[in-house]
Amino acid sequence: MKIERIELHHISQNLVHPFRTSFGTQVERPAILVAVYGEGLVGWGECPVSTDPGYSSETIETAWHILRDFLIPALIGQELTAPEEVPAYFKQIRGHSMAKASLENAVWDLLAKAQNLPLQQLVGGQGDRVEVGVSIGIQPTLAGLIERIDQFIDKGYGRIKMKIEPGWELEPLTAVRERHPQIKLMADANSAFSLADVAIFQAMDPLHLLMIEQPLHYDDIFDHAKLQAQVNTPICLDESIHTPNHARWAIEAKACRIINMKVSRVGGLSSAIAIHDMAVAAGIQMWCGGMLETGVGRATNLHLATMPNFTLPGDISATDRYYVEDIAEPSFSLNTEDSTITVPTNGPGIGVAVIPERVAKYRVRHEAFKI
Ligand code: OSB
Ligand code: MG
Repeated sequence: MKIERIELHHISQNLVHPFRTSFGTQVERPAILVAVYGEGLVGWGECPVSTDPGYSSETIETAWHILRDFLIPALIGQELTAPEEVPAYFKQIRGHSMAKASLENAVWDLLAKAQNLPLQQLVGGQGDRVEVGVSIGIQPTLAGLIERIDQFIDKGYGRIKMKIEPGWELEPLTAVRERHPQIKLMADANSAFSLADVAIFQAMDPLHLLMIEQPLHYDDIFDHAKLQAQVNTPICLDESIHTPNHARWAIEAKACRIINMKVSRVGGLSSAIAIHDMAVAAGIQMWCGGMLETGVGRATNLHLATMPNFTLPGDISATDRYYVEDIAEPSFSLNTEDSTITVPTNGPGIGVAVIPERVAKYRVRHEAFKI
């Protein structure tokens, strides 16, 4: 399959509810949608970057620059037989995982469509339901937090992730645990603490959290190993894992017992599969993280999360938890009886259709590239 044409669409939508984490509040959610064309077919990938470098060092502007000036020139016009060939074309470009992932994942969708197979089959996944939870931002008040969590539990979500930061940790976690003794509960610090806070994490042990996600510095592995040795609750790494090498270092150092897999953070599906297989061999559990994606990224995540080692509920919530209107159809809803989302495996590729009028409605910028 020859890559004949590539298009970038920078879109921006308001979130249904502001999302506050230890690194900032997101009200508006941008994304770059990547469309890759060949043999009359189109594959889609999503780059879920923010306007600011709060979660990752990449932003909408850096991703657009790297895609336009380096990644697209390296890939356009190439003849591909398998999506795993894509990373080799990006070898001379260091970093910029999210920009790389969006283009590579679009090629996976395109080549799955060319074979008329759901993406799931190309990545080695099975089954058509993925267990999911909801990630809840830091709230202005404890009463507001309790109310919001109760609403999501009433809607059928069986796993709650709470964002924490210094000053918003033990008290809200304890209150939620007392109110919901059985719920699968976890905390995500987005790197807001240091090793000096070890006592705070030791005090979480009696709360029986599923895990504590990324408590320490965003590029640390060393201190997380020291922390994991001093707490019973499993540590999960998110921000610290960008490549299969990072995963290997974290596993060997015993820095975590769980990995949050975000395909965009690790540079694409090839790297995600490599990390998945490494985690299987090491007995490390994983689950699918989220970046408030549109239907394109959400569909990619759902297919990936059907791989065997995704044993914990993912941050893949229903569309209405994020957006009033998605740019792809069908949108996703929660199966309330088992806190799952159904994977769109009926059609080829990612299994959702991008609606051009909606992309146009939310579009900020557009550029097309030809051979
Ligand atoms: O740390 O997992 C995170 C959203 C944006 C950036 C980072 C994170 C998150 C989430 C939300 O926790 C996950 C989702 O529902 O998409
Ligand atoms: Mg996280």
